[in-house]
Amino acid sequence: MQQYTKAEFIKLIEDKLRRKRSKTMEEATENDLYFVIASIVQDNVMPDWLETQKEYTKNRNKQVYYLSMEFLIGRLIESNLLNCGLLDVANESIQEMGFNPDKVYNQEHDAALGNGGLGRLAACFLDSIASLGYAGHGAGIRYRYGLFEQRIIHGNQVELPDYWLKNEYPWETRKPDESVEVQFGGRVIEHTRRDGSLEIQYVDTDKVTAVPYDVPVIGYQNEVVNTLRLWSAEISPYDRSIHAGAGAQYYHHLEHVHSIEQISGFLYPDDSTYEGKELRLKQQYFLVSATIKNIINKFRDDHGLPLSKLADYITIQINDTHPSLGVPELMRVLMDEEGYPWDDAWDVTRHVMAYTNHTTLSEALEKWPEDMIRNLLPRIYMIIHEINERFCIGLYYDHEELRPHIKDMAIISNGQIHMAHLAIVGSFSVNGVAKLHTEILKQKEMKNFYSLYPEKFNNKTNGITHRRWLLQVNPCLSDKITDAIGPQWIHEPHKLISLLRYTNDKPFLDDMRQCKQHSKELLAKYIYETQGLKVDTGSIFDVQIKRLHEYKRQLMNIFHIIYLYNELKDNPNMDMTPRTFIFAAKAAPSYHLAKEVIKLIHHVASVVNFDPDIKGKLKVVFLENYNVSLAEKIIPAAEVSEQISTASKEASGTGNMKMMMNGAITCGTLDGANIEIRDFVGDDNIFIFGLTSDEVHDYYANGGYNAQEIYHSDPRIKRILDQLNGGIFGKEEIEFKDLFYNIMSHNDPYFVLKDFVPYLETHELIERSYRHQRDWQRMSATNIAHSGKFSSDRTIREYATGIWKL
Ligand code: DL6
Repeated sequence: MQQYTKAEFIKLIEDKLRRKRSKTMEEATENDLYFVIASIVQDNVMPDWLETQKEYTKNRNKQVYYLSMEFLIGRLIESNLLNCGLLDVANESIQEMGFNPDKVYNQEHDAALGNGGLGRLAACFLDSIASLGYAGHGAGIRYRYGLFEQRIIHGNQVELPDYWLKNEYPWETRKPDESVEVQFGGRVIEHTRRDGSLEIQYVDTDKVTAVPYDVPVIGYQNEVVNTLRLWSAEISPYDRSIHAGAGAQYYHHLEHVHSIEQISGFLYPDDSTYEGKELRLKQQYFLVSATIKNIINKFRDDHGLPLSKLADYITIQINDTHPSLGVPELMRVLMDEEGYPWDDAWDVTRHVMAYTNHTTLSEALEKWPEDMIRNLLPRIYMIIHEINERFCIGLYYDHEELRPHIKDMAIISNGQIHMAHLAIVGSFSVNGVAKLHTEILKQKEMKNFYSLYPEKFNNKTNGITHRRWLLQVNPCLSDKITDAIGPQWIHEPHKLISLLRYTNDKPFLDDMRQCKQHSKELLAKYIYETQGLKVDTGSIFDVQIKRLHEYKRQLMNIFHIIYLYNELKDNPNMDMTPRTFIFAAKAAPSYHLAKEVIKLIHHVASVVNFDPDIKGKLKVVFLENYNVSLAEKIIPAAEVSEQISTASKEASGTGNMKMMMNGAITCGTLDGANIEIRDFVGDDNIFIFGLTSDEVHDYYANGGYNAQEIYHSDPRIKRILDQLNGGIFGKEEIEFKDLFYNIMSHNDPYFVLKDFVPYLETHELIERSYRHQRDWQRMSATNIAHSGKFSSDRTIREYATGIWKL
């Protein structure tokens, strides 16, 4: 990729400004600069982008398609500059021109095409695939509205539409000539040909044109540029001409256009429950049908081989069950469009598709009403039905031991289509995202499937791209690491382990401390600028940033803050290191209890932050509109990383990895990847508490535990709950009865009270440990040293060798 001096880069900016914006340097705004710099990068990557695709075709590389309803890519400007090797020169040029680089980069609207962990993981994976030089691409939907923008009004979450495309998005290229057609509805007509084979015709279908928009995925300084292809739904030219008309017909036509464009209208802001089900189903089918057509067209052009060879050249990794209609869709194309008999089509399909499971929460395990699929996708329904028949018959005759379980394993049962079952049966690989999660899949949630197909199940513990989450977001720490151990860690993040030699090195620990202090000051400034709240940068920055969900237990965190508040009220002179508790989280718009927790956090903040008795020892901050860019500001400043989900519920977590990589110490339960973090850093460098996954399962199996008993026996807990229910934090019009009754009457389904005392004792330990700053920094350095194992480069290598066979 071409490199430039500062003078050359400024000249390029000047030229572009003139050509693209008709402006001189003097007239340029931050937005102009952002736009022209992005377009310089885009020009710069174009030759490598074309060359990479040519190379893949020429070398007949096996290619992987990562199919996902979500790609939480955030802003691309800085990471693209970084990966092109242009970040430094861009920063210097921007400064020379009298602008602040951060403000220029902030002009890019965060692309929030995802809800949380699953979508952000997909973005990290794309970065690693390209940076490691693998032939792999993303396929998703170009939602016109991303995840909602969160505003907080009087402590309540309010959702606003996120129209991220209101300005031109400089990273995308529309490719109308690669559009494909997707069909919905209609009827299926079967003809038997003379030779006895079946001919399938679809009639009266609604046709939608899927238009691809390509975004480059730039590898880290390796000249590899892969593609993230985002599909947009548009009316087909055919429909446009036959349905256009005058009067009422014109209005019907507009309605029709609208209903089609809705398919890529907005991302469902929910990763645990599903609303607007039919539209969501349309989106899923739209994604898989467009992508599979595209893959097949390209396979033909590139290889000229029969589709029976598809699995030798292509793997489709489906990100959770959302794209699992890919299984029947590939069958449909192979049989109906290419004339393959069932067995051959099935053989190809089962060797192309691989499935990643990201959750065991029952409400997030997708099921579709049989009728809905039958009406919307009649041919797909027939194929799923046949897959199910053959699967169940096979179980009955070939696996006597599983006969009693057929009804639990069936793909169709009780009027529902079980997408996870379809994904498992139709894939050659099923992976979980952390060791514990995979064990839970094998031993509990998918036990019968595991006994049927042990060879399919495998674990791929998640990872994060260290390029964005350390190199880009924390340049101070990155430089100090490079000064200490050299720059090799950037290409080989496992080399961070050499930092273990520095855990007793005073100059290094001092440097690390200075960087943390600097990041805390930047964050404090942001908090002040956005909220007018001053926080003490000498206090412990304790951070919980993630989607708001009961199982993630932000409620337990806020209970602990109330507990500290009560202690300080009782004893204002209590010796305590000041604490700043920082939250950021979006709640699904229809998730009432989650929104109540947001309200409670705000209410507690409004009491605690301004109570003079507290003498500034406690501050509670809720940062609005959590997104990738906000995470980038918070994570370098975090000192304590709250990973406190009910054991067994968090499949992996990735925030835990990002914060550890930036030197925060985890306060966590034995859940998800926390367990692997603990295994690497050792018990002395992490704060673990609470029930284990087995204990949680045992309680569930025996009807839970008795929350009321804890309430009545522990005055500290009773006081907190009473404060919510009519007391200081829940008076008059502000009340939290639903949170109170969820614990008291629904028996605390996420074990908040059960884990509360161990949690607060752990926090006492954290507070004591923080007083010994040398030891704290040693712990911090140990965490950074081990964080290389959680780079998504490691994860992607495991996928590439273990599943994709690239
Ligand atoms: O694997 C990525 C991420 C995990 O780190 C989180 O632990 C898990 O909760 C999340 N899962 C989902 C589930 N969505 N659905 N379906 O977002 O995946």
